[in-house]
Amino acid sequence: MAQTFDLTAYLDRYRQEVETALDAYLPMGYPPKIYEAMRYSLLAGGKRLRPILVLASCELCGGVPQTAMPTACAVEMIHTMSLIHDDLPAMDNDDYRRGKLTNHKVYGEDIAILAGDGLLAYAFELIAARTEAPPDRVVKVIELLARSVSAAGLVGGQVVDLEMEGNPEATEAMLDYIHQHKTAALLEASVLAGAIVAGAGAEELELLRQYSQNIGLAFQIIDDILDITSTQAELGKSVGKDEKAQKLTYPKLWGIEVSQSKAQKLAAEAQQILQRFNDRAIPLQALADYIVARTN
Ligand code: GRG
Repeated sequence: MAQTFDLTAYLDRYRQEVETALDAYLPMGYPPKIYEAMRYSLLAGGKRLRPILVLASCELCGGVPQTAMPTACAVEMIHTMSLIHDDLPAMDNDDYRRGKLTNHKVYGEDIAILAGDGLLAYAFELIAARTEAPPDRVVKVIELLARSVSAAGLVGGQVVDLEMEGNPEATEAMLDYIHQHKTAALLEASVLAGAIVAGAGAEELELLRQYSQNIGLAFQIIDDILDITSTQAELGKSVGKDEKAQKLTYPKLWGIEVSQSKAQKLAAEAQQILQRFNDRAIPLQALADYIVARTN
């Protein structure tokens, strides 16, 4: 099976399903301005990596992926709201995201803040209202996701990131903290949430946690590299931002080549961790390679 697995087809199929579900779960409503702003960023493309991780992990643990679709879409809503808020003038102050003008550039800061808030709240409503799984699993997923975006997760990571801008005293430990919380926490929550919807046991969850921590860090290392080596046309957002904001990054610490090989090593370890699942692990193992090889 390893040779016959077609990751591109797998990603295309799940991406298409996620796009359709996102559009259906968040139709226009009243007041139209806020629904338009929420849909503008949510349906603006993006790799859809987090929802695909939810679905792949649910599948790995023997669940029906469709059961995890509300969770998959909720994770994408949370991710999108974090991008909207991250782009605001008070944060990273960016004009482009996913190849389009940022939310606040189109709708104004007031509506962009509210669009993020609306997406965050609706994400949890969606999981609670639409997940056809035993209630104890649904509660666990909500708890896990809420924690991943809280001050113990994304919010905390963003605060330390803001504090570290232009700070010559920044250390590797601070950098690790930021990325574990800002980036890896939601990737980990995505993988674990899919497994929980499928009814995974403690041992499976622990292996998936280790896998996620590796791919989370690998994802961020590649993100830092792409900020240096890629173009706005390829990434759909401004490049060279870390240098401009005088941020400590992995390539700054280790150089681009060492950073690249560390990311590859992390992905290889992630694949190794899942070996116990045999062929069922192939999609998540292929996704680890994709995270390191990605060009956007
Ligand atoms: C979550 C309540 C709450 C508030 C948000 C602004 C903020 C607090 C956190 C910032 C989080 C952030 C923007 C992290 C960066 C993560 C990252 C590497 C994003 C890029 O992800 P991709 O490459 O993007 O998957 P696409 O567009 O492909 O989805």
